[in-house]
Amino acid sequence: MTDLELFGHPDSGHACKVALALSLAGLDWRPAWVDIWAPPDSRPAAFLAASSAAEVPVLMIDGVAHAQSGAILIEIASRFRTLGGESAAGLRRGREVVLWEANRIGMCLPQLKEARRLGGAHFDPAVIDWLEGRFAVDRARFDRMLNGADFLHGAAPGIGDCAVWGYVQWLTEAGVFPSPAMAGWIERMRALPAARAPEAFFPEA
Ligand SMILES: N[C@@H](CCC(=O)N[C@@H](CS)C(=O)NCC(=O)O)C(=O)O
Repeated sequence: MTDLELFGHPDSGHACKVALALSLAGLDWRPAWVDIWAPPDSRPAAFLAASSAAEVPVLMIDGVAHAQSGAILIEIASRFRTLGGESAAGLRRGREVVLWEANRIGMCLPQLKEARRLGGAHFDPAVIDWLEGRFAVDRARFDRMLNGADFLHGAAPGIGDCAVWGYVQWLTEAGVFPSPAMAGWIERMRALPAARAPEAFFPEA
């Protein structure tokens, strides 16, 4: 059996994307909690050896480090033929949504969440306006991509849904609102038996 260990933290939507994918796929994996708020060089040596950027997530697959959440999702789908990876069309859809997420909605939401975190980074109001404007465009694009289906991959969730879930799970914390279609998708994602709160995915060691 493949050995799967995921370095992550509950405040990292990037790590949550991967945790959700592993759980939805029914794979046997274990979390390794890393304090992302601590100075990078104080993080566990095994993690620093695996992650040149000292960033989570890192998924160890049989001892080999895999970094960048989107790349990890594509690896999971392709290697285990799951969450879209069962077919060429499903994998194509997964790649499209994963890359869209990384460029668009996964760019503005983490910044908006950080801007509103107590003690978080200070952002110029003009930057917040720009990020909120981007989110409005991304939300409309999300609705078009969902196109009335239950999930971004159709009747069942795939790696694209996992990618978008990473930060859309925290719309309230980011101070923005979902469209009705996005709100319905959020409810369906939360109701998935494999879905967990971030702290349940990454319990503190
Ligand atoms: N593009 C990366 C982003 C990873 C990232 O920004 N990780 C953050 C947490 S969300 C982190 O580890 N921050 C700690 C640090 O940079 O010291 C991905 O998709 O995996």
